[in-house]
Amino acid sequence: MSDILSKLSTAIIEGNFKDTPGMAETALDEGLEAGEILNQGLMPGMDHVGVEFKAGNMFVPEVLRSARTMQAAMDIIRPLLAETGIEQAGKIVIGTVKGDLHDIGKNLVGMMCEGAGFEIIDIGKDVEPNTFVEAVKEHSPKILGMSALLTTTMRAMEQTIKALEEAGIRDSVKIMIGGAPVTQSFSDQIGADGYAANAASASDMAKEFIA
Ligand code: B1M
Repeated sequence: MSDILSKLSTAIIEGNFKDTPGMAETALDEGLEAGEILNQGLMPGMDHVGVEFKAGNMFVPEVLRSARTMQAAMDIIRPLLAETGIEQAGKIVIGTVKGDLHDIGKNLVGMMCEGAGFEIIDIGKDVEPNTFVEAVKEHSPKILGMSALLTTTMRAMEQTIKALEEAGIRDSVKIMIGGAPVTQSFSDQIGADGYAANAASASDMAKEFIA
């Protein structure tokens, strides 16, 4: 791996969001392609963060810092990725369900999945079932992600899946759910395709969905 790519990986792991945009620019000045920077510099760094988070060696504030660093680097290379037509892993529409204002976990999941190469369409928090339906129709994502942090709002996930069924588009997407009160058995009960306990698992699951 070139020196600058390995420096970028380390910067992601260390959450060095101040220096990373400059490093991404240096990598481009050295003639590296945006895709190489993403796949061989940024993503290995974020993969490492995911592994360490799952193992309990990194904690939420550190992961947020790494995710912010990833975003800062992505801001530099994203326009070039689009220009060169580098294919992303696919689109994920993600939101926090109706009645629920908690979005920190959802944002983290979005950032980890962006780090894994997905294009994230974040439709925010307190999202009505029909707004999810409209977003799926508009963006044709491969994956729909729903987050809920309240026991009282978990049911909105089921309502959203029903709304997708009624619109005849349920089978056009894989549905991933998560949030502190959500469990695998709840996911099975409401007919989601998968439950992820944390952002690193969510990113792994998204990759499995499209494999
Ligand atoms: Co609220 N809140 N809150 N809150 N809040 C909790 C969730 C609560 C457990 C606190 C408590 O009582 N101990 C409790 C819920 C109880 C329950 O229903 N079981 C609670 C309550 C009751 C409330 C209010 C009702 C309080 C009130 O007003 N009386 C109110 C509800 C407002 C509403 O939503 N309508 C409320 C409000 C708020 C704030 C607005 C003040 C704020 C949210 C700010 C924001 O998000 N922008 C807030 C916060 C910060 C919390 C706690 C303290 C922290 C949540 C958090 O961000 N965790 C929380 C207590 C706690 O968890 N210790 C609490 C960090 C985050 C990284 O983790 O969100 O779990 P988490 O996300 C993880 C995983 O769950 C998973 O990956 C993430 C990263 O690893 N994950 C997914 C999440 N979404 C996923 C989606 C996926 C896959 C994985 O696929 C798509």
